Amino acid sequence: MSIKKKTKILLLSVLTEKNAIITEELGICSIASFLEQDGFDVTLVNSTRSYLDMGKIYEANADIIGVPMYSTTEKVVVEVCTKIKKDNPNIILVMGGYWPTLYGKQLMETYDIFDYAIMGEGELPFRDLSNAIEYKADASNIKSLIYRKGDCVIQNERGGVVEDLDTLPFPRRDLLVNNKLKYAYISTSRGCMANCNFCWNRKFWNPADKNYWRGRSPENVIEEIKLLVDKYNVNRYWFIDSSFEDSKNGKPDRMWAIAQKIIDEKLTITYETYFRSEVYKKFTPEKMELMKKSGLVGVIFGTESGNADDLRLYGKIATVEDNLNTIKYFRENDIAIDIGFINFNPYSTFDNLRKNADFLEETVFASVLYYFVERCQITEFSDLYYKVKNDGLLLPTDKMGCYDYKYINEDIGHLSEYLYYKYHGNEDSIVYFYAKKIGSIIREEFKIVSYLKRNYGIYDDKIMKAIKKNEETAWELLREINASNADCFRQLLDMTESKWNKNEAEKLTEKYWSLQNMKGMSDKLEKNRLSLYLNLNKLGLSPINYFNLNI
Ligand code: B12
Ligand code: SF4
Repeated sequence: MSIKKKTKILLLSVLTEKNAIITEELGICSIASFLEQDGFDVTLVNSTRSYLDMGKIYEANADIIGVPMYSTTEKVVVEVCTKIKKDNPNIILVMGGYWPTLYGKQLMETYDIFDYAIMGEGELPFRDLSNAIEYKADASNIKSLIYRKGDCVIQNERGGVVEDLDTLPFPRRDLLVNNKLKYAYISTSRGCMANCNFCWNRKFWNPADKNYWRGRSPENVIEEIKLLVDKYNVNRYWFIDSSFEDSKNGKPDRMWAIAQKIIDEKLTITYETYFRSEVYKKFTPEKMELMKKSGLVGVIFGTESGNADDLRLYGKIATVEDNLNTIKYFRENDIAIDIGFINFNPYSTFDNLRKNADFLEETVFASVLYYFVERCQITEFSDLYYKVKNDGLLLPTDKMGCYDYKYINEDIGHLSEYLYYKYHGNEDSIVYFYAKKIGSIIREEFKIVSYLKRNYGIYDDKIMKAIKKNEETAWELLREINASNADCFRQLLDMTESKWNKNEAEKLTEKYWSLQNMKGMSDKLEKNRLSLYLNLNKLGLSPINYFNLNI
């Protein structure tokens, strides 16, 4: 630990109510530990806007406040920071994270309450800035910094990143400890080895290097998990890496080693993670056993599409066949699967949208309305952004971010916008609320089912029978709504292809995607979910057992 410094720092995360999942933000937790190691006194506050305790912020008596900002949190962050600056004009406000990395200069020009913005990885530039403030030194040479000079905003060039992630101290866990959370995020790598055209991840960490991926050693990851298990009794994890299987040489050896060490250290944990769809090709039956034994219960795949043209457009490595195979393979192995899916994009055709519907129906993801509604959000400066721009499809806007574009086929554009704004864009859509509840069976419930089978079912026939019965009923119900949702979407496509008619679209969606239908199905699934817990309880397996294990 270096010498104690006078400058006090507060790292503050403000979530919108819509994102009111109380989770840690590893980014600022990591910066907090890093600054602390350098001798700074650091306070962390995470909150949603309405629960934010301004008293806590002022109590910290901070000289510098650092805030992460996302596209969705710009408004609330600005609102809170405006109040802070008004009450304490001397506090130095620094924004960082995804949104300021993309638009830091514009944000500084728009909101004069901010003194600095930091682009990309935060540890090194935030430390250098804090030291410049501590020692009243010139900050203008700090790489990745955006600062003010008179009336101008100056954007420095991007700087380097922490090459060896093992050298970073483990992130602070204030929220985990204070809220007694039993669910922790772990970041085992930064960057991504793929180059999806709509994504900006690789440029985020270092715009100069296409595949700037760095991974922590398995030993270092296990040390952190052990600490969390031993000290805070946390058994449930989310490895939030872009793709857990990544490595510099393309082989998932690091991932196998992490799994092996979890087993060797007898860490009885479960975890979920992100994979790319082609990953199944790297699995063997032995490796699948290894991953299951180490606690893998859930995976989100960046599937994105069910047709070859769109997969090519998005620059995905996986083919449609890979997407189908991977879902089948992991489900056969009792690992709960969720997918990322982009149904519409500016180049969508009727043929490809029908293929998407077939894909969703085949994989039973058509049971979840939001997969049909989802449309491509194009990050500015991504490869797809330049293509859409060059093709003259971008609509002029003074908003930051890039969501507004024309569709090659105007009628498809009407359908896409209609669905998006009726459901996704409308925060109050109660139909969408129930659609999400149906989605949570696929997203959450099957993870519990898979865990229960592996940990209790295999030792007790009656328990296994009860779990399987519940699972079969859930799939049966999902298949029912799966077929009807796919049917609705195909009819919407047929109608749009003959002539777009909003009234017809309204009639169809009100018939199939009515509140009554969605709520009815959601209630049936909920009843089934609860009946499993009751039945298991009758068999002597109380929810306390498995919920204590934090599934
Ligand atoms: C876990 C996660 C969540 C969690 C926790 C939030 C969080 N940010 O930790 C939850 C579920 C709450 C969440 C929600 C959302 N998320 Co999210 N999430 C992630 C995920 C998978 C991991 C984040 C992480 O921990 N990374 C590891 C840490 C070490 O990196 P980091 O967070 O980027 O932090 C570093 C830098 O960004 C920077 N930094 C971050 N904050 C600050 C602050 C200051 C002052 C400074 C100087 C630097 C700095 O320094 C950090 C350390 O180097 C990322 C994808 C990814 N793999 O990174 C998406 C990601 C961050 N999420 C994203 C989005 C869009 C969202 C949502 C807006 C989704 C939605 N539509 O509702 C919400 C909004 C979040 C909010 N704050 O309200 C996008 C952000 C893109 C954007 N344009 O803003 C990402 C990149 C995914 C993607 N590729 O689209 N998310
Ligand atoms: S795999 Fe995910 S993080 Fe990596 S480039 Fe593709 S979308 Fe981005």
